[in-house]
Amino acid sequence: MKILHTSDWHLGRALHGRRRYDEFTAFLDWLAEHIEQEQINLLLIAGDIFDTTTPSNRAQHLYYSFLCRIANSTSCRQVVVIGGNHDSPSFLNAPKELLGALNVHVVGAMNLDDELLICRNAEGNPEAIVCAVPYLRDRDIRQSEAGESMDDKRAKLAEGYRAHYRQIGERAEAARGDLDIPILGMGHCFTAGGTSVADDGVRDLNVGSLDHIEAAAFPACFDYLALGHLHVPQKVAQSETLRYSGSPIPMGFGEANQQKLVLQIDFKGRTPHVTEIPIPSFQPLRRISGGIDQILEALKQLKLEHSTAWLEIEYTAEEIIGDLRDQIEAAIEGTDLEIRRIKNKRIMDRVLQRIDTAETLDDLEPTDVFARCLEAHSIPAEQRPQLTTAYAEILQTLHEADSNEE
Ligand SMILES: [Mn+2]
Repeated sequence: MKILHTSDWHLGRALHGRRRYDEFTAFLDWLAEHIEQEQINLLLIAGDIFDTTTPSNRAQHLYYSFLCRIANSTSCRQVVVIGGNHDSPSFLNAPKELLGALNVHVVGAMNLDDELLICRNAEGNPEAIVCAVPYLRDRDIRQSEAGESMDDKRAKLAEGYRAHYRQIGERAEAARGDLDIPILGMGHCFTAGGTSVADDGVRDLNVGSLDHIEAAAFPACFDYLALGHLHVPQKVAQSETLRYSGSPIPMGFGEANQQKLVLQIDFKGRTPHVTEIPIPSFQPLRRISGGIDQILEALKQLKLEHSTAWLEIEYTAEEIIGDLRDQIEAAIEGTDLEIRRIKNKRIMDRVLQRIDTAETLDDLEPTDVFARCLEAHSIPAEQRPQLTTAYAEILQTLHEADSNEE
């Protein structure tokens, strides 16, 4: 049996205002072709299908037309989709019955009955069991009580995760009985020790390890665990079979040089063999950093290579250059290079000292703004970690409320 694991498509996401539908289209075409060529039987999509809870019509069109194409595939008998923290559970679930008719199983929100799925082969015999656990929201798994400390909350949340995975694992084992078929887990969460890079689009909601899940929380009966949420492909606790596939396209310039991939798992009985399948780069991203001479030299080089890259340029020198943007724009005139963002570190530093107001809120992350508030109000250093954690928790609550409008 051949399985493909992917996640974090973030359909509809833009990069500093630039729409990326061409890349999403190219990726989905490539994926559909790979599924056909390799005769994949089961496709697992581990959350964050869409970038927002109210995806554009165009993003929806990409999703549904891809699913239709796979439903017509000769090999792929089943697709399983779980909700991520960016997805609206109710939006994903709305076409559940319709998609079910195309053998697309959707689990937008926590529901034990829905999460257990038995996949069948062409003869109708069970060939795998999937535990499709979506992103678990705090209130799904934790009873809050007045006067709890952050540590209490964390402990309860972790226990909630463990308990849920234990339950679904027990159900899967009962369903497997004596059959020699694999149990596949799914999840969308941040596991302890995981790696994310700055500007990779993983929302910074996990300050204070609010929902870092220990690898031991996942049941031992999982023959493979397909995770989503982290955008850098990685193994959990060095395990070959506990994996993040990562996002298929770089979500920000922080990921510009990362090889993106999907994971292919070939099962012989219950023994998996995992292969990393590299995804071609559909739109090069380049980050250039330095003084004006270095920047212009790098641009000249890209011009010679006929590069079509999108650029993030960071000016780091001391000297203030008033026409920085003009110089850069002149340097790329007549090329297919595109500037997505120019960061002027010199000006940023001055803003930090509240001298200049050229910066807009758009240049800042919510956590940066909060850090500056702490600074501006001269909050003592020892109080800052606790306030920052509380602030992160409020942000998370807001994002969850955001993704839960019914
Ligand atoms: Mn994501």
